[in-house]
Amino acid sequence: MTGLAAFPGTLARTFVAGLVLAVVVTVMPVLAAAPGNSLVVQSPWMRKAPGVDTAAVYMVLRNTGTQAVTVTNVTSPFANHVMIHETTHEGGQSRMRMQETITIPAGKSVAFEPGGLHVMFSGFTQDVSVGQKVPFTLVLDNGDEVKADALVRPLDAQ
Ligand SMILES: [Cu+2]
Repeated sequence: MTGLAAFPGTLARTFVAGLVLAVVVTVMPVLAAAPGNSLVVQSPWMRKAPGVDTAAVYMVLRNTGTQAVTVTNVTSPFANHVMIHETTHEGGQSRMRMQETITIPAGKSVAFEPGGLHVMFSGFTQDVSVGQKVPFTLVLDNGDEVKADALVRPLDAQ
């Protein structure tokens, strides 16, 4: 008799467990669609000279959302050091300055292009060749990560 009495309890526990699982599965896609996904990385590419241990990545960061997005860090499995730089021209001299963060206002784009903003890779962990795609990750101030692949283009690409 005890076995029979226990049966409804087991059934109830199974039902509750199933319900909890259903709620978790329903909530997860909502979390994945966090505001950070409003950042779109457009045509990222890289120029790299053979044997040189640095390379610059160019792209356009487009914020399709209604809130400003701030990039606080960039990482890549291909390089030990990845930094946001801005090339400035002062008195005929070209200098690179490190940018801690880059903020893209709501509905706006920020261009990373030769002679201006770029993502600097240094300390390459492996060789790259023209036509290859180099993965990197933009880390946002809200903790979200946006992944992209930079196409390696010939040295004379503009
Ligand atoms: Cu640089």
